[in-house]
Amino acid sequence: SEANPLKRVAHKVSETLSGGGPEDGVPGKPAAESPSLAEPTAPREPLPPKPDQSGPATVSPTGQPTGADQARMAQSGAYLTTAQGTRVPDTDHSLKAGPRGPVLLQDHHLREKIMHFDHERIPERVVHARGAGAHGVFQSYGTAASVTKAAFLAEDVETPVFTRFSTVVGSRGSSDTVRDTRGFATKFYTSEGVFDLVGNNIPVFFIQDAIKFPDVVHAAKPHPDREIPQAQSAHDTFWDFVSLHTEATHHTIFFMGDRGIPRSYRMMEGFGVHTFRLVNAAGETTLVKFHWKPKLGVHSLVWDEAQLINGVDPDFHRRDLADAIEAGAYPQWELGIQTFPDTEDQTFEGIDLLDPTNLVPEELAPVQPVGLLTLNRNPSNFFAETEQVAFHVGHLVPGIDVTDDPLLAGRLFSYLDTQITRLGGPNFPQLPINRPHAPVNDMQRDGMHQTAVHRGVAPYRPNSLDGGCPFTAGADAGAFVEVPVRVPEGRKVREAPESFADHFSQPRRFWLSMSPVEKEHIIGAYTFELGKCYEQAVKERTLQVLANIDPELCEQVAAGLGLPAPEPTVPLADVEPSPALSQIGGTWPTEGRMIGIVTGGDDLEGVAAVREAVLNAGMVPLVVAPAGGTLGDGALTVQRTFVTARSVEFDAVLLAGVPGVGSDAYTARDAKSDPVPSGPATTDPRVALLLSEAFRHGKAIGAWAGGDAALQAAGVPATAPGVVVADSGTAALEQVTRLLGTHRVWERFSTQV
Ligand code: HDE
Repeated sequence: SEANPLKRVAHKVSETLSGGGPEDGVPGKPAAESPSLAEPTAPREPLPPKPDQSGPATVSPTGQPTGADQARMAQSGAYLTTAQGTRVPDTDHSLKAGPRGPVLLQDHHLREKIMHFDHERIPERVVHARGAGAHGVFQSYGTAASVTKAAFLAEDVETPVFTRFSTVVGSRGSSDTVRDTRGFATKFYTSEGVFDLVGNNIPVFFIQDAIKFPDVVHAAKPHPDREIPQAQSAHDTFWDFVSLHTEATHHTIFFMGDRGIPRSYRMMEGFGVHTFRLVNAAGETTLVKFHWKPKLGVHSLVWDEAQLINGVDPDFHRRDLADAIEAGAYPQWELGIQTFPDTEDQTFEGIDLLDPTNLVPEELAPVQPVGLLTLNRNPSNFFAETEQVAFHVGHLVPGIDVTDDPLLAGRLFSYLDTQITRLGGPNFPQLPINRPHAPVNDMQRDGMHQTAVHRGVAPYRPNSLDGGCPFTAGADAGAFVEVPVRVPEGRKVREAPESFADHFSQPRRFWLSMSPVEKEHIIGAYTFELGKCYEQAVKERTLQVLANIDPELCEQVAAGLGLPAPEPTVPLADVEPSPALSQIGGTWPTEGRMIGIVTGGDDLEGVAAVREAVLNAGMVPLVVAPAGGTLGDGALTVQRTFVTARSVEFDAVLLAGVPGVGSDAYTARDAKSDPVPSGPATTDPRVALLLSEAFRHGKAIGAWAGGDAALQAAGVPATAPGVVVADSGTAALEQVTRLLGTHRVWERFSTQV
């Protein structure tokens, strides 16, 4: 019987069952001598991280260094292998019966390679499908320590993070600069487990109750018959929905405003939107709203520019983020909180804090900074990190809890559920990007894509076989204990509270807080979007919504549509503007801004000096010339040619002379192949277009060395606001940099309101 291994296993199991456990180290002791079969009561240290909590080891079949940076290579090791580790002699030819014969079914390498390829894609996110992410650190100031016991918000704690920015409506392959809300989701890998702050760049939401989320998304997505339009809200179903659900008015006016087309992810605010509940060590609670404030200020594109970028560079935002990080211009945001007393009615200054279509003006509750986020590392692999990251509003740590916001309740269900489809099962927390950095000791087992090799036999508790572990912790040992808040009494109903019924006073506050030029943009956006609708009833209903915000807004949009402006159907709210909602009027750092330097004359030394000065100012110079290669005997590298450059890439343009067709300061292939006009050099039409676009988009333009002649040719008046004609490149740059501090030359936009 000793030879039968099954019997040995059976014997061992019965020994353990009848005697002490691994705790006393004497397996097989008779039961009488070891009375305690119950769960051991003394907690022990948490188990160390499982082996699967670190990245996969790099396995090299030979163990020989290849001389390359292994971490940056697609494969490691000297030889190509199959997924099973067998070396492969040829991966370029299928196994055939002779070079011209049929491919053989027995080619297992072909079969494995194509099988894997066939399944390389996973379903895209149903919303927020298109995004870009980065790793970073969060440094806490400790200023929140009085209101929350969250360890990562204690003084001077550094926490690794991953942030993903996204558009909402478009598919994975759509463009970055469409008019849309942007997602701003951050995963904090804290010592107490993962905390996710899954926010947007707009502080309010479309709807008040999660049950309407499928409806609003169906309305915003392309029409189901022809799947048109992609990544746009400018179509009938969207405006049909938001005009029928007037709670959407506040969110809609926000993204009809400039925040719908951000200049860069680095220049967006972020908002947790819902009201959360913080708990401190004494068990006291405070209601809060989370805010991210970008160090570079909040800046946007203009609509014409955004549309051009969609064609010229659909990856504009993800490129901008990755380039900035690669260049060491790490984007930063301060995390801030607005705090409100946790009163029974959960309102502040008459604003219902549970209504996610409401914001609390910063003038009434200032945003108090609690820490600094720095994004400092690009992902190594988009799929593994940015695509597979799984955020969830229910990933909470002790000290941060939820409220009864009905929108938040639905999200608490949705974010786990969606990963089952998207990431193929319940083990997505084991994917490297989702793994907590705190030790994990759960009793979850098995399932699709299980990568852990669990030890022990008792994934349940209490148990007496695996030392009784895991023990449960109390609040004093860092457990997440729900705040025992009083649940309001009531009957089961499908109703919203009365206080959710005011849909117009906050949108009106937003409108009244805008500067004239921002108002002009909002009018333009509504006029464009409704102009793309076919249904008269949809346009008319939306005009009624606008009339209830502000008659002037309504009249201007109605005029653009050629329709009569209706009278308001509600009394216009008497609200104070909130200057903090306007993006215009301040000055901000110019670090990381893109400066196009268009070469045109003989002053290559001047160009070199300006390039240097741009770099010294922490901005990015891009030298534009008729053809690629170098200028000035190799002294200056050309980054963009007249073929590849478009104005939309630059925040400001500097012009060194007249970039004329036939100018002989450089070897211009284009110019050579075209007949050289006689007489004075004429401005290259592509440069003229670049200048006129930059002018139209309110960008600062500087010229020297006779560049003003090219401005004239492009129809850019040298005396217009924000157009600088100087004696030297560096003098022009100095003035242009100052103008760039205000982001755009706002005086250039004509305003009627
Ligand atoms: Fe989301 N949302 N959402 N959302 N959301 C998703 O989760 C959902 C809402 C937000 O970069 C999905 O993993 C419901 C508000 C961001 O991976 C899904 C409701 C806010 C991201 C989902 C909302 C957001 C998502 C799709 C109404 C701002 C991208 C894929 C109750 C505060 C995160 C996924 C990333 C993604 C559901 C409303 C932000 C389906 C049901 C409000 C930034 O679970």
